[in-house]
Amino acid sequence: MKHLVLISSDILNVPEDVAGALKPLAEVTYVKAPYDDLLARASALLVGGEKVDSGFLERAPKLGIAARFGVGYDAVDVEACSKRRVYATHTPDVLSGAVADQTWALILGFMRRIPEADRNVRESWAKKDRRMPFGWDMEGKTLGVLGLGRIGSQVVRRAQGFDVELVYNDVVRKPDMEKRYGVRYLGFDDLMRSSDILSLHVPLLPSTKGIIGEKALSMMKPSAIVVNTSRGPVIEEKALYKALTEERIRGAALDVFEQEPTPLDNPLLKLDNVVLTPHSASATWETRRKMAEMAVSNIKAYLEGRRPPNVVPEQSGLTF
Ligand code: 8YV
Repeated sequence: MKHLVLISSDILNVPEDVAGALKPLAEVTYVKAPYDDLLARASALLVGGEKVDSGFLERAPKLGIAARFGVGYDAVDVEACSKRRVYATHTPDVLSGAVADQTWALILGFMRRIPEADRNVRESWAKKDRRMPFGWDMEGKTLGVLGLGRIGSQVVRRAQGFDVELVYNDVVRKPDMEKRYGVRYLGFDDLMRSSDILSLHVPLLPSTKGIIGEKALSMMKPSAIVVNTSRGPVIEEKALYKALTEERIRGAALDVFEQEPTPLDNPLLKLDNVVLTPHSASATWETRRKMAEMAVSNIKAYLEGRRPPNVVPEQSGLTF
């Protein structure tokens, strides 16, 4: 019987011509949750935002690969996958540039108050209610990067044209990056104390969950902003809201949230000193296509009996 490949349709943009590469090997179906009846027959799944945990895997006895459409795989229980001899793959590198671009869009969007300026032109400039929203220069500011990996390093690469001081913290030091981009290593607390702009580029792990909470926020400058294009739960939203409303920090620019989609009654949505985007940092036509191609190539390799090229690091020694 032909393999069945499921493509979760909460993934925005897996073009049919890209998925078509699987057609000679399998029946390919776009699915919307709940899709348990099909899951029971599926050999491969192109995973969007859904949680792939042991309960999910139990409902998928034939599954051999869970191919994440994205670099982050915190929603995939890799240990449970390995136990069931299911490959977990992801799409590293191809989205780093797009995410770094959006990080800069958020930084500049906040610093130059683009959302408010846009609203002013549409709603009140012509009525002489100009209320010109003044912003802040980048020149002389310190950009602090938490996590100097694939995406963090692209952010500091893009910073070379701005007159900013670059500092970072990571679990491992990156002497090559320090040399290449003039970025200085600091301990975590010092990174909090020195950053005018703190940009987060860590994966969501038990050690990073809530790392930007009350304590970290209390160390930051009153003029600082925090930018998050990594994972929502890295920031404790309640503590962030408190710091913002008490003016202990200047602002935030967020692409990711503790809960997604973030509810309309999230109090952060009411604040003017917050710029928001809907987890869209990788959402460009070019990048989403590259992500789709990479995820599809992982599934194709599996169906052809090869080891998928982008297996997550925790499965690096394993072949199923
Ligand atoms: C995607 C992401 O928006 O790469 C990731 O880990 O979070 C984003 O690029 C997401 O994976 C789409 O499902």
